Amino acid sequence: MKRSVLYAIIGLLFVAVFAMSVLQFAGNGAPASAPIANVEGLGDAAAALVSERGFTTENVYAALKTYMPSGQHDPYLMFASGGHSGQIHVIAVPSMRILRTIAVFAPEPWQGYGYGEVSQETMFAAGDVLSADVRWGDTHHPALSETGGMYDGQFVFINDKAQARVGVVDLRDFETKQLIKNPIAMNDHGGTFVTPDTEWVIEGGQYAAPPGGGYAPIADYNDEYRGMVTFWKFDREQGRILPDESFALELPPYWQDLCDSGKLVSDGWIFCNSFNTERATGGVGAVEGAVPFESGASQNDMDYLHVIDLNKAVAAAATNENKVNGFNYVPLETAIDAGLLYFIPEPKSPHGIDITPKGDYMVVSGKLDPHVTIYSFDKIMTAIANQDWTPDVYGIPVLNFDSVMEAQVELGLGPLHTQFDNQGYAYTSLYLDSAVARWALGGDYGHADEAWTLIDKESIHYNVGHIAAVEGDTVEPGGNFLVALNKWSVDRFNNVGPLLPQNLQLIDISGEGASLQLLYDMPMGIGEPHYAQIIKAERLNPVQVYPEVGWNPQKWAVDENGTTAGEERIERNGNTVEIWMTSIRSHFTPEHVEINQGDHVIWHITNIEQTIDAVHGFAMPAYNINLSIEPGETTTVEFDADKDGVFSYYCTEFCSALHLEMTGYLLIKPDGSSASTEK
Ligand code: K7E
Ligand code: CUA
Repeated sequence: MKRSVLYAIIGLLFVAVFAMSVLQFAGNGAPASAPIANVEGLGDAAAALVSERGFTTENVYAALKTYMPSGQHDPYLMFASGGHSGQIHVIAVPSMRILRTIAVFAPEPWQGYGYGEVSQETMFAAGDVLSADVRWGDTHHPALSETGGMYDGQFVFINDKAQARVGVVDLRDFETKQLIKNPIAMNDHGGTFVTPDTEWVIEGGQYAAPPGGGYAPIADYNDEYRGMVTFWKFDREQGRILPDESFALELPPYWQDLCDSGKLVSDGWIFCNSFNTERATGGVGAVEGAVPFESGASQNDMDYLHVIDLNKAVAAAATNENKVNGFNYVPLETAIDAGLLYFIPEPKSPHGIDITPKGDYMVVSGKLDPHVTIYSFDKIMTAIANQDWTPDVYGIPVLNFDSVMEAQVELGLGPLHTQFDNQGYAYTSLYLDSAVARWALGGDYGHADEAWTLIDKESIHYNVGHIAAVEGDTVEPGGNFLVALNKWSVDRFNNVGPLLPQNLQLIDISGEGASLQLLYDMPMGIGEPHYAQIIKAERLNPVQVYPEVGWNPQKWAVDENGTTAGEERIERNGNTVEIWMTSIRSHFTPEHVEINQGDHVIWHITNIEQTIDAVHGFAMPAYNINLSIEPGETTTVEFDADKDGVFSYYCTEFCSALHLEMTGYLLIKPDGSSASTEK
């Protein structure tokens, strides 16, 4: 490109940005700094910078497209799984700034999550796994709640693959409100996904095992091991999953993988793919004399897409008497008799299943097949009506592949996951190619001339897993941006030792045709994101200060132990000492708490602030207590004072100029002496 043209483009871009910033300042009332009088001068200075750093036109465009001046907010928020960090990360798009982590399955000190708060301990207990006191999770698939197939900004759900658990996060305060353990399975993968009105949160299984836990020899795999899919009933009013109204379906011991919910025309149907329909049981070479999983589970040309009639499943569950661990577990025979479960052959160890925005096509990618395979929902319904099937070994009808397949598009090596935009394009990640493919949908998506063809391919760095487009799995995708969640970063960043960050790459998908452009690299050194969803920020409306002083975020109501200024007190009842404390810049009241070794302590703290961002922490050495108390919140910790000594408690948030003075003493007198707790 000619220099003069480059300068002209830079000049124009800066004029545009300058004009936008002037408008912004005008909107805010007062300019943050003096406006630049000479825009052309700015162009020269920028041009000098551009040539000094050797930027291409594309680099400049990318910088301008992603840069957010201080105080400007991004239009989109991405909720990314945190992999085996067990958390969710909230990232602003397109600036790719991390706004916060939402602690879900693992303790997180900044949020004081998992360090003594009674409501959180109760939540961990409810999600407990075989009394193992598990304090981590492997989060894969966040699912934003939907209304009418669109994200509504109210909740986000996420699974823990390692332990088959589901977490429920309330987006009024971005806090986890429920952890729930699957009573049937030890691990999961095909979750979480929601139905278009979030009546059901779907959790599909992964590695088959004896249902409900317990032992069965691997030799009995075909008879004793089972897969599953669980339908968790969600109560929007309460903001909780209702286990008593939920159920699971028994499935053959194929390894169910990802699921997606039908929408619009396919509303009421659920799709889960699977691999290892070979039912390989592993065992490595000379040692165990068998075929290892990676080849054993890859022998068949076809695995099975599970097609589930949700309404029939709900009806079957309503009359089902079979329970496992007290949980409604619909047997396979019941499912077959009720005609609620069908299989569709899908090529070669599939991974992703994604439903098109209108709900009319099901897109599957076989990891070992260079195509995406597209099925027509209409054709699936016709095949079911015509009984166009043959039963598999468990008696489940397998629909005729040729009758239901709509198209196959050759994209490249290792296709995994697919997303959609507002231009009738689909995007598929290519793990082995390290690329994202854009291809044109057929049917009613406005690409009659190029239906089901590859349009563009953008290289990424490296080994992309999931991709997330703006509202890319709703009935009305937003387009504009797509993020590739790459597993390997190799050479992209400074060397920080042998454990490298993952790499999230932002791609501009706003243009037509072969116009994909990589904009930005964001290293993620806090856990491997698998899936992510991107929502328009305007759909979210969280509180910044809890509605009333003394608020209990779990109950979303005023806590009975909420305390206002002047009500602080310490009461003793036998060996139990109860404290009602307040915090406000820059002191705790009371500042002295004297008790006896062996006392049981119940400590309520209310942050009586009503100012945005006026958070106080509460840290106590040796007792593993670390709280974050947001403005208006009341929190409770409970512990046995088994160690004597003098323990300074202090505020961990630098909340004011006198923050260091925000402290107090817990004095625990040794056994045998008596303390005065009346002050
Ligand atoms: Cu990593 Cu969805 Cu669990 Cu694919 S999954 S990458
Ligand atoms: Cu409160 Cu520092």
